[in-house]
Amino acid sequence: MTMVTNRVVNDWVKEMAEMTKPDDIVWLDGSKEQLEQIKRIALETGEMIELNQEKLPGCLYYRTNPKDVARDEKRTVICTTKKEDAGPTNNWVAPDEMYAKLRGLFDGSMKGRTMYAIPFSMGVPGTEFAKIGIELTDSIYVVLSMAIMTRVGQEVIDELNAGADFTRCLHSKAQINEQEKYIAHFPEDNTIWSINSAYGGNVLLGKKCLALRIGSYLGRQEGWMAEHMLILKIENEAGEAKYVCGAFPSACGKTNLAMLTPPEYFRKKGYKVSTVGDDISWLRIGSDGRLYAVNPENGFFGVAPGTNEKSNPNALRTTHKNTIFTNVARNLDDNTVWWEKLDNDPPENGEDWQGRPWNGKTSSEKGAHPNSRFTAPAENCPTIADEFFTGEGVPISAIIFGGRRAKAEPLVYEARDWNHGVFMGSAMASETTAAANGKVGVVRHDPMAMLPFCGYNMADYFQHWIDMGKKMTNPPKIFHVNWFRTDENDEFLWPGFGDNLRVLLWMLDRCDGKADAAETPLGYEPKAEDIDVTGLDISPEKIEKLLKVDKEAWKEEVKGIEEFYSQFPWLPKEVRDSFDKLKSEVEKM
Ligand code: OXD
Ligand code: MN
Repeated sequence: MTMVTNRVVNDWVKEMAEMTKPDDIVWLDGSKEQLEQIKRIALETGEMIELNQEKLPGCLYYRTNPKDVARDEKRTVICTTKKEDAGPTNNWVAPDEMYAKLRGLFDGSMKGRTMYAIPFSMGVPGTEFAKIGIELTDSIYVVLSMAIMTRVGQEVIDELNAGADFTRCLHSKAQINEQEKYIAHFPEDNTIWSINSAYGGNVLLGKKCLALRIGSYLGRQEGWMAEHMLILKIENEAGEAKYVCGAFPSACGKTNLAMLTPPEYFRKKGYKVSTVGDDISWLRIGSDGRLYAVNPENGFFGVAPGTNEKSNPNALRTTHKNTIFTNVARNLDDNTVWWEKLDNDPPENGEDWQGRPWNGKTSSEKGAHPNSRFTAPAENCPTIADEFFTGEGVPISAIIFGGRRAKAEPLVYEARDWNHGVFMGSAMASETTAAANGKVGVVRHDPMAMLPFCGYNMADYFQHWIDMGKKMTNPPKIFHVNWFRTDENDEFLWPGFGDNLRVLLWMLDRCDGKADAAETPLGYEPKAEDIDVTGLDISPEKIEKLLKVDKEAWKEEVKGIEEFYSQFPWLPKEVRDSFDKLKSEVEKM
């Protein structure tokens, strides 16, 4: 491995090591041999467990502390000099104060441990979109996970040696003391410090921390966008490809949508769906005035429970080799893994996510934590698109916003134009899930699914969306979807999963000017007959229910949006105007 010769890098690593005091420092070169050696150490210490190597080659098992199982939004802070730059939706601490506090906590936190230095790239190194970082960590779980989730090694060192700037990422699991847990971002210094956690979303610093929080901050400065969006490629029967991005809050089926299997009727006709990304998009405007997206990650950090042959066979296949499973249940008979809704055959002789003996056939307790995860290489995915590997942007035809909403939100509607679409994103709300600590199932506003991930003032973020729209001559159309609407018996009205393609195809037809639509106070909706339900047993009445805009429910929505907006001292005029229009249209209904 070539040594790191960049003085700035070496000085920074030295300074961090002087503070954290590890026994030694190991630089990652990205080679299989080195990763294998490091993995052996984790197996010897019992930090990780090797799973059945015949059934699950290269797969490992890991458990976090039971109090450290999700992203911790209360402990996540944005440290900007001015409080208003972090905005009302972020926790803010002044940088000096936070650095002082964290220096105390990091002091000697790696004593008796090895510090691993991970040079990584978000995006394919050398492409226009890519950004590089270095994560220093005392956790082998982080090392092995970063080697899956990002592009690690020599190419990045070469770029650093050529003088490239980088995000300074420091992580120590310290004592996993939840009272002293912090995930701190210093956007003005391109720096992230995370301590006292070992849960992926808090410690794989390339993901939420760099690719979204720091990324969104850099994007605003440099004229691009970092979004919490999947990227899907859809090919029609003539083989023409179109690409869509979709923003959904955590654990609302983004990975399932990203790996969608078309219903048989469409498969037979020749439709094909491939995966470019499942969680994060970086978007730039191309010279043709269109918006282009890449997935900056190299793997999937997906929610395991609920993943099965029916909901997401592609994700299941993706996890059959070289995958790390975290906080799922274990089958001790054959040393494999299990989670709720994987199949109807839970292990009798099992261990739950906390390592306690667990009989899945008789126990009323869950075997896997609801936010248990798989960390799997994207290259394993049977539907991975070729474009994923090139790291060149794909042109986006449509942006989809969505959430988990039992009532109010119709199956689908289309924004009247870009600015109206920005309003729709800003007004998004969803029921909370297990992906973050806190109560599950309460409706909360989550603009563009970025509430926990926007690295600066959300009003400025809306303005950035408006400004980006002004620079595009051919912007994507914007849609809102809800796969989760229920009837009076709380049964889902829409089958979801692969059948969501039917809704996507209406959108693409709209992009081509081929499909009709009806005006509603929310935007353009399909007529019931415009959604192709061939081969699906669903009545036209159900579709009507799915599309219904209910006046009383929307009066409540309007109130909720107004209340959410009230925390912002100002909002872009375009966003306000769209809100005022919605309010008056709902009144007129
Ligand atoms: C995730 C999340 O892990 O959004 O992707 O929490
Ligand atoms: Mn996510």
